[in-house]
Amino acid sequence: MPILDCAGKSIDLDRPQVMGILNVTPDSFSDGGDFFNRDRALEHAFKLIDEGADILDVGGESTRPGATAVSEQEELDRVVPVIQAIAAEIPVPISIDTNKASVMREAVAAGAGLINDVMALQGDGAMAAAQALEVPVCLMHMQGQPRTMQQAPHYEDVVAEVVAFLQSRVEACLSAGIARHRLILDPGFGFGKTLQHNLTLLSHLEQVCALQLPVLVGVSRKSMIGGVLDNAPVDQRLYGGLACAVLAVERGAGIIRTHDVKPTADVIRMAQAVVSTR
Ligand code: 7PM
Repeated sequence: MPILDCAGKSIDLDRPQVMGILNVTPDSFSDGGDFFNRDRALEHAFKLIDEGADILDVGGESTRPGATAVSEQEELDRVVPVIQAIAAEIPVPISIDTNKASVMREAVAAGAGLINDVMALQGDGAMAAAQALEVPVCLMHMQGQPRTMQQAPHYEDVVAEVVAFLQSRVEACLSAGIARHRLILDPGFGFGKTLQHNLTLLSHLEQVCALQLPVLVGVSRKSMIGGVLDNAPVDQRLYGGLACAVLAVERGAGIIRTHDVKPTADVIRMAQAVVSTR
């Protein structure tokens, strides 16, 4: 699975790719007044690309654990102007982190080239939207819903259940007319999982990779790192996240989603140099 076509831009899956998180909170690109600042958005995008990002993930925060749902209009207002501002100016694909069909359509129309859906296209109209848009889709596993999923996560066998879910979503996508070569899989670290579940999933990530589709891993700054490192706060989770990124690449992950692009790009290049020598 070498080159993934993302609406004209490409992802080279022959080496692990870095997906940089472009922060799109309501005021991240405003200039203090309520004006959307195109230059600030571009500046941030180019910084991430200079640091080594191969993909930029843009999300309106509708799917964050514990978050209350963001309205469709709110999500569109946050995400579409940013994509419009940067898409034609940057060489790398933009992924749209959403579970809403309307946001998928507007984002791709604005220049996004990949759909990142934590609900794995189970939302209203999402499957049909993704099929019609003909861009790659990342299918993520989640147990429960964002607002409540961390209350009492439970599995008999977390690895087997995550793999079975992803397999069933792949089948659903194929039945709906989405080409297999457009699919990416993600075990969904932190989404309805205890610390032990997350560690077990990462240690057995090769079982997800065995589905023979590119695997995306997002552990950057997550609570599983704090859980291991004496409750380290979010700003003290970099090295823990880098350890996870290396372990993920060794087990076959193809894309690492991160806030910390430069250090992540370095460690996965180093890890890949060793892995590819085997
Ligand atoms: C609070 C907790 C805020 C967690 C934000 C998050 C993933 C994702 C997110 C992932 C894919 C974050 C997460 N995580 N999409 N979106 N995989 N595909 O760290 O693991 O940004 S939200």
